[in-house]
Amino acid sequence: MSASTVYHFDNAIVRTPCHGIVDGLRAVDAGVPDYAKVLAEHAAYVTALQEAGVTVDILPSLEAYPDSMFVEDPALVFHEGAIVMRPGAPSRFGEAGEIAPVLKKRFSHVLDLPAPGFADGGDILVLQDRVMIGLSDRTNEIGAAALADCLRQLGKHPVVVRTPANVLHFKSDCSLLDEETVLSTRRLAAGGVFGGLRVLFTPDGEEGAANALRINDRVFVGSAFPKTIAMLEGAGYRVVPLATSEIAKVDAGLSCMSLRWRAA
Ligand code: CIR
Repeated sequence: MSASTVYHFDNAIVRTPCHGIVDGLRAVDAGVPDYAKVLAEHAAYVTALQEAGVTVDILPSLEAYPDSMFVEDPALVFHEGAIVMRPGAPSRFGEAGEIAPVLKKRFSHVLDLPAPGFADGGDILVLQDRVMIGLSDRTNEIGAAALADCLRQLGKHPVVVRTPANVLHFKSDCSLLDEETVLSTRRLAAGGVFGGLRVLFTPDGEEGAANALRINDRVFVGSAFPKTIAMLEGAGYRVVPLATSEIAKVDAGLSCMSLRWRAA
C-alpha cells in the first residue's frame, strides 16, 4: 500500500455517544438502542481504529444533539483540508457549528459549505480518482453543487449521483474496498453509478453490511453479516468484524462514527 492511497489514514476524530442517542433519528422503529451497548460498540470501534495504526481524538459527548456521535455527517476531511457541511436533518444542523472549531485547530485549510443547500458527509464516497456526492433526503441539488465547488478548491474531482429512494445516505449502501473496488447493494449499483469500478455485491439479506470501512490494511465489517465477511475474506481482504446491532437501530454503520484523514 503506498502512502497516497485514499484509504490510508493516520488520524481520526470520533465523538463519545450522548445519552440522547436512544432518541436518535431512525427511519423504521427497530427498537430503542441500549446506551451501555452503544458505548461498548463505540469503544470497540475506537480500539479497532487504534489497532489499525490511527491516532484517535475522542471529542466529548454533546447532549444537545442526539445523533452527534455520527461525526461523519457534519464534516468532510482530506489531507488537503476540511469542509464544514450543512447537515440536512433539522435536529442535526447545529452539529456543524460544534465541529467547525475542532477542524480549525487541526487543518490549516477549512472551507464552509455555503448556504442555502444541505449536504451530509454520509452521502460522500471518496474514491481514488473522484469524490461521489449522492443526492438524498439529506443532500439536495443546491448543496451538492456548492459542495462540488468546495471539493474542486481542494483539488478533488466531484461527481454527483443519485441515492435510491428509502436509502438514508448514499454510503448507507456502499463503501470503498480498494483503489478499484467498491462494496455495494444491488439496488444502489443498479443506478449505474460505479462505472469503471469492480463491484462486490452484498449477499441477499445482508444489505446492511454495505456500510463497511476500509482503513489502511483492513476492512471493518458489521459482525452480524457472516456471508459478507466470508465473501470479503475469500476475495483476499483482511476483515475486522465489529458489532453494530445497537447503532443499526438508529440507521448507522461503520463509516458514520469517524472522520478520517492522512495528516503526514
Ligand atoms: C441520522 O439519521 O442522521 C442518524 N440516526 C444516523 C446517521 C448515520 N450516518 C451516516 O451514515 N453517515
